[in-house]
Amino acid sequence: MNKTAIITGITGQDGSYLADLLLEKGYTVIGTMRRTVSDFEDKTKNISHILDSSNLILEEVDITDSSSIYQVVNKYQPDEYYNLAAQSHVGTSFKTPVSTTDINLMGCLYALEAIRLQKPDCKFYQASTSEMFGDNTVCPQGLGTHFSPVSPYACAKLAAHHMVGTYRKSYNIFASSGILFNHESPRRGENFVTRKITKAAARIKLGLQKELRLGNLEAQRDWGHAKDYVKGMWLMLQQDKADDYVLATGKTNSVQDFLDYVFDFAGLNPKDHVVIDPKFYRPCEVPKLWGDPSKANRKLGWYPEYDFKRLAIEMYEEDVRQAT
Ligand code: NAP
Ligand code: G4F
Repeated sequence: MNKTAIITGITGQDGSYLADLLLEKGYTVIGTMRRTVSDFEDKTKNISHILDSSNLILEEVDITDSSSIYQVVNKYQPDEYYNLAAQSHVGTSFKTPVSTTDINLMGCLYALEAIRLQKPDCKFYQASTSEMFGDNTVCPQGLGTHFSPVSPYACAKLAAHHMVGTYRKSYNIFASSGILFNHESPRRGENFVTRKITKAAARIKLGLQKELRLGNLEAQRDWGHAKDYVKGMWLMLQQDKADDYVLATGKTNSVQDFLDYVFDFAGLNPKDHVVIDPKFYRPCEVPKLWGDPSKANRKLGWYPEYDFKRLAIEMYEEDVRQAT
């Protein structure tokens, strides 16, 4: 029998790739998005290729509005619920700490309550994050590593992460948390550093831009491809028991490494174009993220197909195509 899954944040990077995967698997996908002033075409650009699918239903939900979550759970009685919607930009969370916490913590809690009260056998996935390790530079970071969040974003995500564990233990709800390290793609938002770099390199190469303004180039991240990571999310909900997992490539690179690799591939010299702008520094930085995905390898059979270089090239080439 076909399964029904709710994906919150379907218009974002991960939501769109997960929708592709679940539709391929024959699911009915209930994709939720919130109304904003940006027009529908712009808002749905990541899912424009599946909008005609008869198995995709879009619903208007703001995850800070508990009533809108209860209505959609009650209406569709889903088998699976993927909570991907979030204010996902760490830098922005310092400017909007209250709304970030409202979305990233309460959105998770409302969903858990909706499931507990209306569909207790629904399997729940929470988008947790390596940002929860914060300034703990013990490496590689895995399930036993101490959390040390250093942004409103990470604090809210950590509280949500603990809420998931609490609902699992208290009510026996199938609620799993994926602690995902950074994952990128051509669908990545343009204000995240990888996409900012690949888009700028493409535009500089085509003579459409001269300068790229960046912040801290020393930070290190474990970067993978979102397409690989959504497979891991799905696998987590196909297990017999709910649990927490880390998804990562197990390798780390600095922002400077990413910049150098993309510019070199494009035949450009970063020194001719990059300006360091303090505007992009954060009040507190996460210096080094490097994940240990061994439990996901062992228990889920999950291994990423993309490495850092293949990811960077795919993003750059797509940005060249879009700018041409
Ligand atoms: P993304 O591209 O920023 O997508 C987030 C989505 O959430 C957008 O569609 C956004 O829609 C929606 N949203 C925001 N606030 C909402 C609200 N109040 N109600 C309903 N929808 C709302 O993020 P992503 O990279 O796909 O990440 C997916 C999830 O994984 C997020 O929870 C993120 O925090 C987490 N995560 C991401 C990474 C990563 O490296 N990508 C790593 C670890 C964890 P609007 O257009 O309306 O804002
Ligand atoms: O691309 P970023 O904004 O990603 P960040 O902060 O690591 O967060 C992303 O990954 C998390 C998982 O670890 C997710 F939970 C979160 O939702 C998001 O997807 O920044 C990466 C690094 C940072 O150290 C930042 O300070 O790049 C540095 N950076 C340097 N210049 C910049 C810039 N970041 C941005 N966004 N813009 C810059 O100009």
